[in-house]
Amino acid sequence: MTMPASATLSVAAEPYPFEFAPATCALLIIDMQRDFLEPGGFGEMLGNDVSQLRRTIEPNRKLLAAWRAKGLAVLHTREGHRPDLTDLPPAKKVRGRSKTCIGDAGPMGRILVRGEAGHDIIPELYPLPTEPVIDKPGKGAFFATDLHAILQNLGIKQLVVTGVTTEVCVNTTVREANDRGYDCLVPEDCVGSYFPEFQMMGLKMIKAQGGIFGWVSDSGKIIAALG
Ligand code: TIU
Repeated sequence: MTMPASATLSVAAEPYPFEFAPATCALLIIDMQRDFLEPGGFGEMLGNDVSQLRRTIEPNRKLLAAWRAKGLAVLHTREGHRPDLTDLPPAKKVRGRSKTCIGDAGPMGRILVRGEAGHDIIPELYPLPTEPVIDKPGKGAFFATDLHAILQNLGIKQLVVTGVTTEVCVNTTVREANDRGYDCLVPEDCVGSYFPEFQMMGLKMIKAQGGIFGWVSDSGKIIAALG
């Protein structure tokens, strides 16, 4: 059922309740890609514990279902590069001194290259044909993408930001969104980090100082507010 455009809802959140009009609030799901989340993928190959990210799948699935059921805007992002790697900064390619890096053959195709299996979104959260997918070469979803233009064209003013990883692409995107005038609500059960201490601090950094970058809540409270 589509929400009336005028409805304003309130979600219990920190540092104080998040008030939003559903018609102008989008769900932005960051980089829920197979290479970051699946056993045998790039993330696990680098020695990361993917279970720390996989716990976000079910809460995201429920929130996405609730959001879709209300007919509200959903957008997805994927981190990755052109097959010819012309949009891959050399500094990003060599960072980490890993034997296998972006563009090389990995467990699910070339690592973080558009069109490869590992680059795509996990089946549990797969985008509908009507949901824009933003392919981004950086950590922030606004850098070198048409995300801001799309949100403006849709009349979006506020974002519920979920996905991985909390301290890297989610935090960078929330900061970029903040500087572009969007309010951001981050449900903590829908964002994940390979590192528990970064999960905690990444969320604290958003909600500190009166919500310097936004609000933190959880998916159950958002779903309850949607009714
Ligand atoms: N999507 C995203 O966060 N990309 C990363 O590379 N994250 C890491 O934590 N490495």
